[in-house]
Parts: sequence; structure tokens; C-alpha cells
Amino acid sequence: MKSKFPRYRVELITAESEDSLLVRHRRLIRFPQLTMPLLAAWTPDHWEVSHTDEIVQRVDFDKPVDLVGITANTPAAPHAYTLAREFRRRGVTVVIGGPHATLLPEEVDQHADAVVVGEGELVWPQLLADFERGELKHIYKSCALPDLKNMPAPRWDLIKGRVYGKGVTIATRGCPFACEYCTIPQMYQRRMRYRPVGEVVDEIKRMPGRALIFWDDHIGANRAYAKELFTAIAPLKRWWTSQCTAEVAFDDEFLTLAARSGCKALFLGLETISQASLNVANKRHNHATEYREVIRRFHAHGIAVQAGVVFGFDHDDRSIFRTTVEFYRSAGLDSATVSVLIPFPNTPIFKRLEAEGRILTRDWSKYNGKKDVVFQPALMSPQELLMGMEWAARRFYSLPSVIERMARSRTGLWWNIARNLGYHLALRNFGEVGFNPEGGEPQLDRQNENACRGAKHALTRRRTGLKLVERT
Ligand code: B12
Ligand code: SF4
Repeated sequence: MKSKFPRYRVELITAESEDSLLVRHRRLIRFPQLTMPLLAAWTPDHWEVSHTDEIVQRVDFDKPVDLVGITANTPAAPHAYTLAREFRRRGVTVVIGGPHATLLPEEVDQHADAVVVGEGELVWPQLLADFERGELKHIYKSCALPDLKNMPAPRWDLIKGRVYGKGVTIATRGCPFACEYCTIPQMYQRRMRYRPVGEVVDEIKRMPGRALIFWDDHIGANRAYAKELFTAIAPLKRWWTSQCTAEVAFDDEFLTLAARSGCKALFLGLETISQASLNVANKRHNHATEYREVIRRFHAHGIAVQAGVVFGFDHDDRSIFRTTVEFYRSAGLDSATVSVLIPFPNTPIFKRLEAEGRILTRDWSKYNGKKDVVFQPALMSPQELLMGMEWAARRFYSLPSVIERMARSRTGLWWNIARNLGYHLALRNFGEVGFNPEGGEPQLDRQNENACRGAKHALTRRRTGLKLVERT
């Protein structure tokens, strides 16, 4: 018979280093990860669960708990190790899971009492039972993959902090593709899973507020499923967004049903306008020559496009920054997440670059895509890549560019303009440090003195220590 009172206490931590906090806060991220609310829901009743999301809360190392579970992506891994050390010093058992643990379980094992590789639903209860018996193993990896049926309601009551929206869920898990740089194929083993549509609908009905995010990796992976889902959620009158690949743009029924069901924007991993780079990255399902038409088709259905824009692929030369900004301005792209390429450990691209002697550092905190370049690019220096990315982001979100893009898009103008201005202001806070590498090293003049001081400072750093310099 179950005890009336909890006998064990577990603290779940969504790890976020100080460095990335700075970036994230300024980039206005409002919606939480699903990871820990979901893991909490899979925790047996006789465990009392608490949660700390480092984006909005500080870790309390003296909280009286029996076990700590940490989720960490690669840039947060070194910070997660520091957290683990502090807890273990106090005699608390630490378990680490998430993308980095899945990619490098042996490394993570050196910093934790147990590591969870891949998906947690099936192994987490088993791990807790082992802990209770004093038989914790080092590495847990599910033999079977969870089918996502009867997914419990995520414990949103554990999410604190006033900036957070709680309209977050998934309908599908996984992605059928295997892009060279992506972690998803390892995390979910390229096996797509779909929640029963009725269960997704019931969950959304219980969610507060109107806005909703599906953190799916490719919500259009199975078009028939997606269309059934969109039809079923349409009466709920939500405004939703998710992630997808570009080819769905050519399925008019998909776009019509998505729009009718309240889809306001989709994140598309367009990555680069160079088809040669897309081919090397094993992303042949993207056709760069179609991007303008892809964006036009989304707009025709009133759906905004947020593009993932990545610089640093092997065919990117110094002109890629300018040509990319020019292209997306003329195509009326609504918004973009601009980054440098990150070769995450143990992915195919990491192995290739490592074999070519092009990995510059294994300090995982630098694998952030925003502030550091961790590999030797093929056609420019790491400094040029970082500065070019900064320059391109700033040009993309400059006021003339926002006006031009909004005039061409005309999609959801009030919120789209607000979002663009948000990015514009966030970038302005960072101070101008980038430059267009096509023009060579920037010349100092009065207007861009600060910009160049930052850029020059960064240029003088060693390749492995490359770091953006904040405006002083
Ligand atoms: C939401 C999200 C974000 C949000 C975060 C919002 C927030 N407020 O925190 C935003 C958009 C801000 C974001 C930013 C970034 N993200 Co992100 N993001 C995601 C996304 C799409 C969903 C996360 C989620 O909720 N998943 C659903 C949960 C249920 O799944 P899960 O996390 O995999 O957890 C399961 C298992 O992994 C396991 N598990 C995980 N942790 C633990 C811990 C324990 C103890 C246990 C037992 C089990 C366990 O159990 C869970 C259930 O099966 C994932 C992709 C994905 N599918 O996960 C990428 C993903 C995590 N992001 C990724 C990346 C690269 C980034 C960025 C670096 C991108 C960039 N260049 O800026 C930044 C990093 C920001 C930062 N500093 O942390 C990569 C991470 C790769 C890696 N090796 O680390 C992922 C995997 C996407 C990808 N295509 O590869 N991201
Ligand atoms: S399509 Fe997107 S989620 Fe799928 S493997 Fe490629 S980058 Fe990853």
C-alpha cells in the first residue's frame, strides 16, 4: 500500500549557464521547455518533485532532497557539471539527461551518479526504483521507445516565473531526416512517434491562454497526421506555432488547414541559401532556389515564416552574409534566428571536422552558436564568421530592413512588427561588434568607432578563445 506522505524528494533542474542567460533574456524567450514538467509527470506519487528553471530561478544547493535530476543541452553541460559537483559534495545523488548526455554519456558519467541516454519516460521510473533499493546503475538507456500514448499532463504547476507562457506541448516526436549537424536523429533514433489526436485536443482544451507552441521537431513529418490534427484543433481557436521543413509549402491543403486551425507562424530550418552547403549538410530536402516561393506560399495563407539561418557551412564564403540579408529582405522573410554553425559532439559533422583537424575547442560552453566559433570554417577565418554573423543579424533587424520585410510580408502585422522590434532592441543592447568580411577589416571612423573597437578586439584573440566583446 502506498504511503500517505512522500518518502523521497527529487529536485529537477533545467540548467542554463550565466553566459547563455544573458543571450536568452535579451532575446525575449518566453516559453519553457517541456522536459522537466513532463519528467515530473512521469515521477511516481511517493516522490515529491520540485523544479528549478535557471532562466528564472536560482538553484538552492541546500534544499533537502534525495536526488537531483538535471537536463542540459551541450552549451549548458559544463555548467551542469558544476551544479552536479556542488550537490554531490553535499551527499546528494545526481542524474543527468538530455541532449548532451545522449551524445556523450561516458563524459557525463564522470560528473554524475547516473546518466540517462535518450528518452526518459520508460527509464526514469525504473531509475528511481533502483535508487530506492540502493542499486543505481551508471547508464540508463531505454530498450524500447515510448509510443507517446496516454502521455500524462505535464506538471506546469512546477513552472514558476511570471514571463512564462504555459501553452506548450508536443504532438509528434522525432524527425525522419538526418541533417549532418543535428542532434535529433541521435535523441529519437529517427523513429517518428505520434500522439493520438484526441489526447492532444484534450490537453489543449485544458491549457490556459490563447497562444500555443508545439515543440515538435517537424510537425509536418506525416502530412496525413498533421492534417487530422489541424482539423481537430481548429474549433479550439488557438494561435499556434511550431517547427517544420520547407517542403510542406507545396501542399496547399496542409497550409489551408494549418491556417484555419490558428497557425500564425512556423519555424523553418532554411539554414543557408547555398544549395551546395545544404547538400554537404545532408539537407537535400531543402531547395534553396524555392525559398522565395516557399515564403510567398506561407504568406498567401497568412502564416509568417521564422527561418533558422546558419552561417559557416563549407561553401559559405565572405559574401554569404550580404547575399543572405539581401535575399531575405527582398523575399519579405518575417523573422530569423541567426547563428553560426555548431558541430555538436558525436554528430556526423563533428566527426568529419575532427577528422579534418578543424575542431578548435572542446569547451562545450562555446558550442552556443551566438558568441563563439568552435571550428575552422572552410572559406573564411573563425573571426570573420562570427563577425559576419553578427553583422548580418543586425542588418536583418535594422529598421529599414524591418520596414521592407513587413511591407512585403503583410502577415500578422501588429505582432510581427512587435517581434521584429523586440529583436532589433535586443541586438542594439549588445552593441555593434560585427562587420561584413567582404570589406576586409573595418576601418575606424567616428560613426563606427565602437563597432570596430569591439571587432578589432575580438580579432586579436586566439582562434580558440574567440569571444564577442560587449560594447563598453
Ligand atoms: C524548446 C527548445 C528550445 C527553446 C528553449 C525554451 C526555454 N525556455 O528553455 C529555445 C528556442 C530558447 C531553444 C534555444 C536553443 N536550443 Co533548443 N530546443 C528546444 C526543443 C525544440 C524542445 C525541447 C523540449 O521541450 N523537448 C521535449 C522534451 C520532452 O524532450 P527532451 O528535452 O528531449 O527530454 C526527453 C529526453 O531527452 C529525456 N531527458 C532530458 N533531460 C533529462 C533529464 C533527466 C534527469 C532524465 C531522467 C531524462 C531527461 O527525457 C525526456 C523525455 O523523453 C529541442 C528539441 C527537442 N526535440 O527536444 C531543441 C534543442 C534542445 N535545442 C537545441 C539547440 C542547439 C538550441 C540552441 C543552442 C540554438 C542556438 N543556436 O541558439 C539554443 C540554446 C539556448 C540555451 N542557451 O540553452 C538542440 C540541442 C543540441 C545539443 N546537443 O545540445 C535541440 C536538441 C534541437 C536540435 N535540433 O538539435 N531551444
Ligand atoms: S530536418 Fe531539422 S530536426 Fe530534422 S534532422 Fe534536419 S535539422 Fe534536425
